[in-house]
Order: sequence, then C-alpha cells, then structure tokens
Amino acid sequence: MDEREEDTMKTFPNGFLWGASTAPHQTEGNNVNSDFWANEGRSPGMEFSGDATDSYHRYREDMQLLADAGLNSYRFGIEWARIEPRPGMISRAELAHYRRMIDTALEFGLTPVVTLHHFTNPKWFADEGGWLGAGAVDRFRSYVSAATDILEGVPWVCTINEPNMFAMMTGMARLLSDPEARKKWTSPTVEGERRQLPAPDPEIGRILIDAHHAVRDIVRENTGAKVGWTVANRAFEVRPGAEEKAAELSYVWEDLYLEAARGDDFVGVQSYSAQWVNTDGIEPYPPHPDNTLVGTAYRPDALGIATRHAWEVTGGVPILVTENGIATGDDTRRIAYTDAALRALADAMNQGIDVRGYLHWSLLDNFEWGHWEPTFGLIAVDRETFERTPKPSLSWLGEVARRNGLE
Ligand code: IFM
Repeated sequence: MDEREEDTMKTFPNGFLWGASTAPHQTEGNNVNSDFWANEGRSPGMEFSGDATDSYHRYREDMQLLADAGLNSYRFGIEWARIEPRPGMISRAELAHYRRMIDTALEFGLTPVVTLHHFTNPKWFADEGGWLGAGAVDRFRSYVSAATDILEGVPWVCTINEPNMFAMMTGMARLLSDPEARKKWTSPTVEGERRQLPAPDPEIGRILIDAHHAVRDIVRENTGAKVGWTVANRAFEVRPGAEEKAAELSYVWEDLYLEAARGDDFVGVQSYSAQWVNTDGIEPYPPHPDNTLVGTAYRPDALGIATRHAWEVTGGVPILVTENGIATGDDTRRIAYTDAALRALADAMNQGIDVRGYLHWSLLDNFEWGHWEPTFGLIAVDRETFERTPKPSLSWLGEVARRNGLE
C-alpha cells in the first residue's frame, strides 16, 4: 500500500457521524411501566435497574459532555412504556419530554438518531401476549404513529433495536413464567466459555419483520427521516468444511433480519466480537485473559467482518454503525479496541462500502440487562450521586471526531 492509499484509509467522509448510543431502560431509571422492570429480580443473580443513571433527568448533562468532547451525534431511544402507559392512552407529557431531548441534542449540534423500540415493551403489552399476541403489530403501529408527531428534525430513525437478539430474548422471556427455568436465568447479553445463547426463533423474527415494515412506512409518511433497523452482527468465521452449517446459522441469527432491511434507507450495524462456526455449530468463546466482561473474545476486527457481511446481504444498503464497544474496566483497552475497530471499518469503507457514521456503545456505564458489572461507557457514573466522570476514551473519540480521521 503506498502512502497516499494509507492516508485515504484513515480519513472519513465529510459529514460522517461520530457519536455514542444509549437506550432508555438502561439509562433513564424507573421505567416502571415496562415488562423488563416487572421481571427484574425474579431470578437469582438478576439485578435491578432502579434509578439507572437517572438520564431521564440528566440527559442535558449527558449530551453536553458528548458535544464538549467533540462528537457530533447522539443515538438515544424513546420508551414505549412511558409514552403509552395504558393501551391507547398516549402521554402528551412524555412525548413532550422526548421532544425536549431532541431539541437539546439539536441545540448542542448533535445529530439525533432516535430508536423507537429497544428491548422493552409496556407491561400491558406483555400481558396481552406481547409480540406473540394477536394484534401485536397493530399495537406497535399505533404507538409509532403517535411517536412520529415529535420527530420533526430527526434525520435518522431506528425502528427496532437488534430484532435478532430481541427475538431470542422474547423466547427467553417465555421461560420466566416457569419457576424452574427462572432459577437458571442469565443475562441475554452475557455469553462466555460455557454459555451459548439460544438461537432466535425465526417465527418471532418474522413478526418483528412485519412490525418493522409496517412502521417504516409510517415514519416515511410522517417525517423526513431516514429509517432502518439495527441488527446485532455475529461476525461468524467459518472453519473449513463448515460452510453449510455457517450459512444455516447465519440465516437464523442475522441474515433473516438483514434481508428484511433491503428497501430501508440504512441498516444499523452493531458489532462487538466475532465467533467461529464449525460443522457442529457455533464454537464457544475460548477462555482467554483478554475476554471481555460479558465473556466475549477481544475481536475489534469484527466490525470489518460485520460491515462487509451486512453490505453483502442487504445488497448495498447504506450502513450506520449504531453500536460498537467493549465491556471492560480498563479504559486503555477501550481505546485500543476502538482504534482497531475503526481501522477495520476504514478498510471496509476503502473497498467501497457506504458507511455514514460510527456511534460507540455506550456513552455511559449503564444497566446491562440484569447486570451492572459489565461497563461499556465512555463516561463512568456514580450510582448514588449520579456524578458523571468522563473517561480518557471519551476525549480520545472526540479527537478522532474533530480530526474526522485516525492518527
Ligand atoms: O447493552 C446492549 C444493548 O442494549 C444492545 N446491544 C448490545 C449492548 C451490549 O451488550
């Protein structure tokens, strides 16, 4: 590679989005009308979200820290369980709250990327049978119709976060009604050497696809936003002879959802680690001192694999990296991981893949779905005083954003 090529590789296109992501239930606190809240503490070892990082009240401070560091975008979610606390009852006050968040982002020069659904449902919706109940898609459609009233000026809307992981979680949630199965609960986002996540049920996946397509049209009709959904990319690597097995697993885990993104304005790539597939199936992450706090292998190059795979399967839908990060207590590891991940992303872009931005997971150390220990944040949060302490990785990423490139 000559010097000029190398230089190109490290510079990102003008207008590239640089930011960080969060989700309502993981940061807001007291999401009391949601199904996840209702299930917290029901199994041994499952922690409570409680006040979370109190971002419901402190979002301005969060956004200010992000913008002051030099970043130009913020992905956050709006919470269905707050907006529609009873079936058909839309809270104007909560809509106004989220509108204030959008306005605050715009005031700080942050491009808002808004997620409509990030793993949590209203409790009443779960009681009706949730995504497996009759009329689920209609319920979601009517929530989204109400929510689009406040989305003026939001250029990017994500309908459902990680529908593939969510299909898996919806399957797991069925187990919570069984007292025996409850005893064996483990967080849906924690893997490890011995633990394999159950595969998402494609039948649930297809319901989510219907829901995504239904609300995609509503978002397009009611707003000027680009609309897409955000898929958890597994970045499978294939052992010799395991091509057929890999294709089968790839379909169930991600391609079903990536194929459904054809026709979207963008697809969100969410990547953390990579995993080998052999003829028997997915290989557990081997034990290694570098493994992350959620048990996954240290594989920053996964972002390149994921980006190429999403581009190929969607047939060239523009990509926004909506999540990428590492659960670690060592912030120097976070910087090293992110630097390597961005280099892998730049390589993929140099091969002609259209990537519009990079949003790090996460802005804050937050509630990792039943656990507080895995820390993904660019900012630490004291869970009693809610004091925010930016980590060196925040200013490091801010510098990358100001430079719009890697050193
Ligand atoms: O915390 C989660 C997030 O809610 C969805 N994507 C993966 C993250 C880290 O596990």
